[in-house]
Amino acid sequence: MKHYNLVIAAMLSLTSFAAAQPHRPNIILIVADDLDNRSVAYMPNLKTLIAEQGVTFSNYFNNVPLCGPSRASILRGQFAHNTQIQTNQLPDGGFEKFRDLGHENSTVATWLQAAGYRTALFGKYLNGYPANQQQTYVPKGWDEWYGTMEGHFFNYDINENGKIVSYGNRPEDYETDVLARHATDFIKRNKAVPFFIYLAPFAPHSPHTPAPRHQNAFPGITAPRLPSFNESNVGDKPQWVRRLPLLTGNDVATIDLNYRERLQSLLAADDMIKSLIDTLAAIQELDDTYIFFTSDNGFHLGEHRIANGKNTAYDEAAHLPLIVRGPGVPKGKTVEHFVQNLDYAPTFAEFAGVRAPSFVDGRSFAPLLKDNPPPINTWRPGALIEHWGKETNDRTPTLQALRTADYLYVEYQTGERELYDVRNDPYQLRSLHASADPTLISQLAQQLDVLRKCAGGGCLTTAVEEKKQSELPPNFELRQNYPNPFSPLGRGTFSNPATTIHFSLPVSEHVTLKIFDLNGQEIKTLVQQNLPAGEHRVTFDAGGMASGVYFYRITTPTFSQTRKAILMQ
Ligand SMILES: [Ca+2]
Ligand SMILES: [Ca+2]
Repeated sequence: MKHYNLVIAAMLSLTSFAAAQPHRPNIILIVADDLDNRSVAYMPNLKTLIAEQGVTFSNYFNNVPLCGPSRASILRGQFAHNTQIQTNQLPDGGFEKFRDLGHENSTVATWLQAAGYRTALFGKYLNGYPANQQQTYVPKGWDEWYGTMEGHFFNYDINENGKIVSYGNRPEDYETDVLARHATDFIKRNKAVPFFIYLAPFAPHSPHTPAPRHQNAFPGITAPRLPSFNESNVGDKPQWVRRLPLLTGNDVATIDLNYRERLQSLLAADDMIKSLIDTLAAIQELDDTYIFFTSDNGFHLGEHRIANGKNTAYDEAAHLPLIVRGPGVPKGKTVEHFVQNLDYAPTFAEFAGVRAPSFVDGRSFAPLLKDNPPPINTWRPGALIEHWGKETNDRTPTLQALRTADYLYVEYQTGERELYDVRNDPYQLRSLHASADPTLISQLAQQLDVLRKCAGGGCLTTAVEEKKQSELPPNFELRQNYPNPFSPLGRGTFSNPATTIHFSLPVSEHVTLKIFDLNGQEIKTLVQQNLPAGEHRVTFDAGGMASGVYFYRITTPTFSQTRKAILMQ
């Protein structure tokens, strides 16, 4: 049967040149600015034209809840501890540092451009652009460039492919509408080739000026009074929160005004979504285009007494919208797998049929955009959140945090800790760090420690590595069709000395189970014998093995499978 399929494939390639190249869809990534997760509920086109036509990710977290670092991670597919873009300004971040480190030589734009995509950026690039560079500077990788230079909704300049164009204060100069016109124009001109659009409007960032047509929208609306709004007891929290006074009546009035204007300013972005969809439909490209809608960071509006801002590990700043439609994406579905902003670049590389560079820390989530995604316990076990408290106006100390489906665990440079049981305390009101089981804290701390130092393949802390054959040493083999040989594995993390591997055999077979290091060097043989069908549990002493990434390979006469996991010592 297999042989027969090969013959057919060979015949097809002779009769159709198109079959020789994998089909490559268009990709549009929309990155709103400072958009919190809850406000997307006020975008009707986003709901009907993207969410109801596609997938909503309920566990999407950015790595650094701040504009510049977040955008750098999107472009490079790396955590901020590897891009070294930690803040918005020199010396710790910003456009100039990104450029000076040579990061622009290899971004998702350069990879896709080299693969034959037409690439275009509209709107905000990186904080500080163009700095001391010529105003007409266009980074590598972009066929068309409409980079905005200031954060304004009226009276601003755009570098339009090397020409500075000034926009005034007429209604038609409204920034989001201008970007929408340029983007739809680009789409109409590029039907013949696959394209990649990075579309980054400034809304709903401060000063969140609405388009004139929306300035009366949402009359009387007020910011949500969540249980964490103006949190009354912050005795569980670190000193930087304890220092925040309770919000005054004036503070709350300002929050409500800001909230209304933010929602108003989003309506033009919502109109932009409709114009993109209409344009794609008119040229018959809608069914061949992935549209990703997200934000660079979230925003506090009074939660935990923070009247406005980001830069925290709390869900208001780190938990973001991610909504996707496109070819083969199931309609109206919610996906709970954890995804982070460093995962876009490898995903888009997969769509384009190119291999992401080895420096990439992220993981393609293309498998999550299909009808039968991999089991959730085989995916990224949680999100790494990082923040560098280096900018002068920053109240939040440097922190690293691990956010899983069960916990938010935060470590501050001050030595302070936070731990929230997010299933029972979704508003993060009662930090349990002082009373929790020390074993739990130790496990979370160990996982966090691996993630904050990880790079490249070492960041893939899941037990199952489907589709990662390219990363394995040459003598390794992955197969996907064997039923659950290694069950949970503690979500990909082992702890010494009670290191246990579970697997099940559908039939009695001779089994070899070995551990290898990252370079493919054999460390131990755990099993080499005939085993009956059924569940098996192998416990071994990991003493003498250093913390880090290992491969476990199980081999029988009929199959072989390799999985990656992290050992914590
Ligand atoms: Ca932002
Ligand atoms: Ca509290």
